[in-house]
Amino acid sequence: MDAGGVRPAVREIAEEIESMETRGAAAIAEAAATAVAIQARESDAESAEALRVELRTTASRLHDTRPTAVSLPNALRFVLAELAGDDVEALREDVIERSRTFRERLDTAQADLGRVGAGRLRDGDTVMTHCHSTDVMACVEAAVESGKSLSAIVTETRPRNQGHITARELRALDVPVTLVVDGAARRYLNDVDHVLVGADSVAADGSVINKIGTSGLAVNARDRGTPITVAAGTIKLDPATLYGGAVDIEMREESEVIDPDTRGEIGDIAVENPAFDVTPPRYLDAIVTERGQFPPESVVTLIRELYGEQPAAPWESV
Ligand code: RI2
Repeated sequence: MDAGGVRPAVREIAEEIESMETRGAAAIAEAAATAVAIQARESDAESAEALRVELRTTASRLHDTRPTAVSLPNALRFVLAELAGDDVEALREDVIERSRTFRERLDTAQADLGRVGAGRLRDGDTVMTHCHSTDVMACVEAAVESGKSLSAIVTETRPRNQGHITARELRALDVPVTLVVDGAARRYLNDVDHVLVGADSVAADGSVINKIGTSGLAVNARDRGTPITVAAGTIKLDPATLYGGAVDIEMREESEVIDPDTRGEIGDIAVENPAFDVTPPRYLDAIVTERGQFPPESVVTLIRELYGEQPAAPWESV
């Protein structure tokens, strides 16, 4: 066990998020909520205060794994919203119950969002996707289930090739797929009716933070007059941006871009590997959530409604 009493199963979940074995903003949030419940269930803490300290240490470990997807801090905020009281058993049960509620809502939200997003797609559309997003897949799945026939052009998504996951899941829905390298996206926009991407965070001004390459794709889609929709459940809304917070863009290992031997052969070069970029709202047509679709600039009203107060930080020690 860790010094802070963090259970091995929790450490394993944190490592899986870090290594991207568990990836995608919704899956990360679900895993974090599960981890906190495991900690509450397995904890040996004998007082509510000791359990509170452990839960904050657990939250801190999870929070440090990946910095950009706001679904992770939002999950921790929900599950650890109320850590009050002197009864250790009541506190334990409360955290477990809130984790369960969070995960159930996540599932329902994605299904609701899918139906909204499906409404934006027409029978016969060719859709372009970037990376792999379960929110995007929910929209495609709902459209296919409602009888619409779709085909897809899927970017491979360097450097980790999440496009392959999207391609596999689209084929399981019987959607014809063409896989292209990221650099070919503009060329293939001629054949595309709709660009559909996910989000890791949505800022109060309507900017969307998503997989690196999204902003260039959005500028190209706007240039070609191709509609671009962002599928993002409300756990992707970043309340800190209401109060001047900026979204931290994750920089990942250089070895994901180039292997060390090849790099050594080339000589002295700098390598940068940002995992995400920021697309300004003017390049986006709509953000689809489980609460309906929003013009990107209007999303601030939804953030205020859902997360109006100064956001809590249950991963910080008090
Ligand atoms: P869902 C992914 O990031 C992609 O950027 C994707 O658009 C986003 O998470 C949202 O995924 P990464 O974890 O929540 O692959 O829609 O770096 O599944």
